[in-house]
Amino acid sequence: MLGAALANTKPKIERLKPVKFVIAALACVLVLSSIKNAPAMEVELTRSTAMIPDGDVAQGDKDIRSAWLSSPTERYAHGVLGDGIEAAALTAVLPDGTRLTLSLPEHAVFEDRYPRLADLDGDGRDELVVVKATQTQGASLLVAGLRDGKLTILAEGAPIGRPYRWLNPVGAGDFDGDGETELAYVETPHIGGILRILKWRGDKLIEVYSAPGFSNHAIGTRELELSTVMDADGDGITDLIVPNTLRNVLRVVTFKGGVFKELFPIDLGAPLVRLKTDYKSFGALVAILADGHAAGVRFKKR
Ligand SMILES: [Ca+2]
Ligand SMILES: [Ca+2]
Ligand SMILES: [Ca+2]
Repeated sequence: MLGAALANTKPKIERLKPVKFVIAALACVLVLSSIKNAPAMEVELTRSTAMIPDGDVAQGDKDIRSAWLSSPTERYAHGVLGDGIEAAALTAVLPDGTRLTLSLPEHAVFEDRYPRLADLDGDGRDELVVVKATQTQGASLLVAGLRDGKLTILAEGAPIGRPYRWLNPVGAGDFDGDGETELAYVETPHIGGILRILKWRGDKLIEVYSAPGFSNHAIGTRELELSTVMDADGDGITDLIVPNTLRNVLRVVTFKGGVFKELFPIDLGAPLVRLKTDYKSFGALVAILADGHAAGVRFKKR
């Protein structure tokens, strides 16, 4: 049957009319000339050295071009981020291609998946914000940056004080409205999380405000971005959007004037498993939920 059908089918040849032929010929000439005049392309491939599994690369446009967590190690067996492998070092690449590494001592690791780049003090140089943990004191927030051509620790917050206690950053912003950028994280997001706000003072990150009842991580998962910072109510002060301890409600809070205030809760109806935080691009926060649904969150003035 198939052979008979083929035998009865004459191949159809479409002949180009003169005008179409001229257009087709011109197109060929244009394509050929564009290939001839195309600049010679060079592809440069640089391989990263020993990034941790599930790591990610932070990219910047100031004094640090990219940075990631390196030197995988199993020397801190906690495993809250999905495996028992953490980073012994932080690697940064400068705009000229210079590669610098900051290694931690044997009792410490970076218990994180990637560093975050931000110019915290407004000096035009980026800092790297990352979670450190030690065998005796647990996690602390650490700020690193370039000084005298070296990647170095610039400031550290107080550690939680016990091993196998972790914290997850929320973000950086002027949360109280005093013109200075603060850092925010949730301490122990798996066991009654506390939202803590820190200011950079010398070589320390000093806690200035805190509030209980938050969680921005599910234990054993690799997803770190369950919270974000943005001006949700449009008053010019950066707010914090962080889930409650069950992660089924997004709490929108402010520390305007140094006073904690809950602006409004957003009941998601199911636990949050991922938050797409690029509000400018999407026109909404997009919450991916444990029940298989997604929810868009928009902030509108009444
Ligand atoms: Ca800076
Ligand atoms: Ca501030
Ligand atoms: Ca605000």
